[in-house]
Amino acid sequence: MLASRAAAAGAAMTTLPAWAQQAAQPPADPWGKSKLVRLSSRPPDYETPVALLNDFITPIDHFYVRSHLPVPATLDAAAWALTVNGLVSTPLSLSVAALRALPQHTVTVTLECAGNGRAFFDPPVAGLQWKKGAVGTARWTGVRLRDILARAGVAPQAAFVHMEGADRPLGTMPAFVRQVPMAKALHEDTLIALSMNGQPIPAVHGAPLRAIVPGWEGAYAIKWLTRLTVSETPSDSFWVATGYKYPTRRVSPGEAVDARDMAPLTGLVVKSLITTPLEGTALPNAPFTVAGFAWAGEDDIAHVDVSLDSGATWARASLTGEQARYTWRRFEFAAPALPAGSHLILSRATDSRGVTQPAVSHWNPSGYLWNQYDSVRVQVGASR
Ligand SMILES: Nc1nc2c(c(=O)[nH]1)N[C@H]1C(S)=C(S)[C@@H](COP(=O)(O)O)O[C@H]1N2
Ligand SMILES: [Mo]
Repeated sequence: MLASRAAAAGAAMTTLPAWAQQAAQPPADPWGKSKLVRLSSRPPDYETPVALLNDFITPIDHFYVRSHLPVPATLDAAAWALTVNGLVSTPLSLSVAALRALPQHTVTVTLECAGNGRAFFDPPVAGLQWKKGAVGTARWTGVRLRDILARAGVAPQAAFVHMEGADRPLGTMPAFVRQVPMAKALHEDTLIALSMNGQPIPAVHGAPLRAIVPGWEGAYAIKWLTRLTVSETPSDSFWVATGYKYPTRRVSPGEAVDARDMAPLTGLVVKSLITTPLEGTALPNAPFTVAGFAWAGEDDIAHVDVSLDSGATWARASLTGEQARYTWRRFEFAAPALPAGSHLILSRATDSRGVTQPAVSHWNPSGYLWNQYDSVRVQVGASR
């Protein structure tokens, strides 16, 4: 039924003249993301293939894109205003120029969508079916949120900062609002960023300004930031009141969970990603390197173990390269030649609190925080 309907639609398409088919298509690559896997074009959602995640700093053209709503039609930095209101003594309207004139700070952050890995949950959950590539690391430069709040003068009873993007609702979807509790808002590393990897933030990544809430799941990093509202009470926005929640108790796969048993997501959890060898690689029967990245939100990576035999035995990888507070850490393991045949290689990270990735990720209704051992299957050829 579905297949025949698709075939009928395909047949109808081919009867259109070429110019009309072109006009009906959105531009192929409006955001410079042609190397990524497109999950949706409006709103734009792009996943990074693991093969393009080999650098400590992810180049912008390799950086994943996650948007619930289309990119705002007008993103004029010269006309932009960041409104700061709510429980403040001096409400503010800050231009991009005014923000650039304030002291600038740079924080290097691994940003990961809470839904990264959703495609691997069993039973499946609704939502974009991200595999491994809704993650990347960038250097973000901008103004400390606490410097802006100090200028506005925050009332003592303030408990949250609600943050709103300029992207406007699609159909019945509400505007994108998230909130940070005051302690995280006042943390010296929480930024209103104006640049990404040393250049003005590109349109699809939130131009001209976005929030950066280091170590927390990606949805806190509000793009096209237009309003900060200081409040004593939590936001009643859908994205705060209902979205981005995770069970406070272990639930069984497929179980419906009562809203009272759900709490807001905050920090990312310990996780690792093997970037070499790639899934399905044919390896010669010779020594090779297993490498990748491991991260743990606000926590550091203590160690990463690698298994070459489907998890029967493990060996410690070395941690190399740049080390920064909120970023992934490179791991490398010198593997001996493996016998001819198929092999499942695993990686398993442990964070500075002693928490290790689970062998099987905890199922939850929205499919968040998938973080089980990473695995790649390789094929070793017979030596000649
Ligand atoms: N205004 C706005 N900000 C947003 C979103 C959005 O839909 N609208 N998506 C969020 C989500 S879910 C993630 S994971 C990150 C992704 O940032 P990126 O597209 O720069 O990778 O942006 C966050 N900020
Ligand atoms: Mo996300």
